[in-house]
Amino acid sequence: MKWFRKKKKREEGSQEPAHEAVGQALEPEDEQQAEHIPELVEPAGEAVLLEAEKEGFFRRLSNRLSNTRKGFVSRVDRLLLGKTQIDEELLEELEEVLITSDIGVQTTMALMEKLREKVERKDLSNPEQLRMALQNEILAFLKVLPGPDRIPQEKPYIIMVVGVNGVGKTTTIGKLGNRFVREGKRVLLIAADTFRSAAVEQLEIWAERIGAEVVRHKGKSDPSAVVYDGIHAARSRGVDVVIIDTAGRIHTKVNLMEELKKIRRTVTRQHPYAPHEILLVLDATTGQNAISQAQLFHEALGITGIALAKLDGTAKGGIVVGICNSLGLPLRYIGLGEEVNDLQEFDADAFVKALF
Ligand SMILES: Nc1nc2c(ncn2[C@@H]2O[C@H](COP(=O)(O)OP(=O)(O)OP(=O)(O)O)[C@@H](O)[C@H]2O)c(=O)[nH]1
Ligand SMILES: [Mg+2]
Repeated sequence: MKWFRKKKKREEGSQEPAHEAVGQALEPEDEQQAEHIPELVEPAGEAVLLEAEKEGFFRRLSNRLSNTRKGFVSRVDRLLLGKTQIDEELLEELEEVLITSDIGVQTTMALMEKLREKVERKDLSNPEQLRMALQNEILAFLKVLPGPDRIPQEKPYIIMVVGVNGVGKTTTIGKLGNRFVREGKRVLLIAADTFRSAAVEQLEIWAERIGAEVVRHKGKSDPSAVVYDGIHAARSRGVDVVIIDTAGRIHTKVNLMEELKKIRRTVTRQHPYAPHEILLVLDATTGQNAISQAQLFHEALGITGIALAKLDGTAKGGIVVGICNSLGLPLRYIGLGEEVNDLQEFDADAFVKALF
């Protein structure tokens, strides 16, 4: 998120913010986290603060991945415990552990092929080396996609968030919006999940909590009309980032993908290069199902990035490897809980380190 990393502009002279500072809704744990934000702490050097921020980030990641670790790495460790040599039986058992850890059949096969090659070449002579090689191969799979090119060509930067119902779209929008607000950006959320008034209210609560603006319509209007108004408002107010919340299920005769395509067209008509990001939210607890959802959405809409929610409290974190390996789409964010600071940019090195 380098382009958002720039120093937070001092409030003086900037356009009036919609709300006061972010602070009031933070949980105790979040306050602790807030100490790690460079902009909020005066004297120390930036590098030191970034290290401190990273440490908090890593501890949180490691804690929240504990179930996945139990369900996956601990099983690998138990399998290797007391073994002195690598034989076919051991490799087959390892394969089974990987497949049942939601890494997916296809990705497991690819991983095992790499490991078998190494065993045949006698690069690996004991189970400890096999464990190390597995860790390295997983890291290589996670790093296969290049980092996103996210230099915004224009303002506002528009993110359209999509996904089936209940995966965590609105929550992810709240958390993502919060990251931008804390970086000194003016953020506007558009309530384009118009069928349920509860959905609009949920987004408004998030907006209030993080200090973002929100555009909504009264009643069940056409989602594209709300998007049109929202982007219009964003332009006239000089908003930096717009995030569009969409429905996951359609209760009318319109097909979900058709509605989403219409929203996308509405955005593009106002901004030829937007949406700059079409972010698909997937639910980690659904395991392999998430992969097929991604394929469907990508076919219909052209997804530019993935946010994987609910990675905390599930043993199915292995899905991350499958997502990176089989979709060809960058995994941008991971959701590690329901609170405002529980969204992290996906970092393959940190993820593997936290897992192993
Ligand atoms: N543990 C955990 N819960 C999450 C996470 N993200 C979202 N949730 C929870 O998942 C539930 C559904 O989240 P929403 O954000 O409402 O999902 P949605 O996709 O907007 O749902 P619809 O609007 O109904 O389509 C809520 O109870 C959230 O608190 C996460 O990263 N971890
Ligand atoms: Mg929602």
